[in-house]
Amino acid sequence: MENAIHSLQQEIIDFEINTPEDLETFRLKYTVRKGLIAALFSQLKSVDPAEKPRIGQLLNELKQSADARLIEAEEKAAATASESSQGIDLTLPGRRYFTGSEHPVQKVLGEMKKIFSDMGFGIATGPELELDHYNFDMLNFPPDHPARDMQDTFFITNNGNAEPDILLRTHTSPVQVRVMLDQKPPIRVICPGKVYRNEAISSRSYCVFHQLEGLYIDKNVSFADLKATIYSFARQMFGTDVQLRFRPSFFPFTEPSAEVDVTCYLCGGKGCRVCKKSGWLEIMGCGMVHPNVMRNCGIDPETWSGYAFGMGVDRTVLLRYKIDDIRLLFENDLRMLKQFTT
Ligand code: 2NL
Repeated sequence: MENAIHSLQQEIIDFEINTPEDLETFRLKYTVRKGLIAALFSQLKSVDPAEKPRIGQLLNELKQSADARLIEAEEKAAATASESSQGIDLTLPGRRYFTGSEHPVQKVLGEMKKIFSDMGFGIATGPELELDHYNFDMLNFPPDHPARDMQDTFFITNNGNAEPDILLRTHTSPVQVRVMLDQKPPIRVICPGKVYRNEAISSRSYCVFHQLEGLYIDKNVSFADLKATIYSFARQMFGTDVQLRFRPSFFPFTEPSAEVDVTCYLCGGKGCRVCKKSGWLEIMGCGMVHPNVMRNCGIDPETWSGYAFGMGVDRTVLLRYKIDDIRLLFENDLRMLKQFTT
């Protein structure tokens, strides 16, 4: 009996508890009611009565040491479990956040908006789905103007004059029409946004692009005011040493009208592939708001006068960032967008 107790004592000391499975094996083998220690206790009644107190004492010590090992192992297991479930390893490098980046078109538009808002222009926006009436009629387009053709404009409805027609705006001018209908002069706004044209798609033209138009209406606004504003804008946008050239042109909504060129800011005006050896880049169209447009919008052209201008944004983006295909601006390909993270 005494030998059995000693060998079981040694077994319990040597038993390695490393995993939750070891722990369970230990518990079932030694400490439960049908375990080996309990079995020895049941043999106590057949022990010589003189030896009973001593053997009983040995058995109690055996039981206590087994229970102590069990509790110690359980506590250790609980501690490692909570450590690994939190999964905190303070030596790991921090996680990098995936932040987006500003689209190059929005970067350039942002610069343009800043320049004009510094000059006192407010910013107006409007719907991309627009009434035919605001996109064309109000802007003095004659009924047979080619821009009204299905070939050039995305019509959403075509009721043949029975009901008002809806289209994808072909310029941001209808936003200015809405501003004129809503507000009394003086008016000084720019209208940035997407516009749509049904054109053959290529590396140089796409069915959607960005425009920024401006409108200033007040008393005694002159073409000289227009020129001064455009000069100031062009120098801030393209460099202090650019020169400008105003060429006579025609738009239904302005009279007189002009197109504006800057000296090519890539070759400094010497002539290169981009400016097609001319030394000049066209940047915008402009003119004095046509009296018919003013009247259509409830503004008396005898009291008020105004200028307006409109420019494409995307071409400047392509030149600025040396992008050779306009379609890249609209595909949202991350390989392209990631190059604009700051
Ligand atoms: C261009 C030419 C232009 C305007 C836009 C405008 C708007 C109203 C009245 C009069 Cl409401 N004019 N806008 C005027 C002249 C030129 O844009 O080449 N854009 C890319």
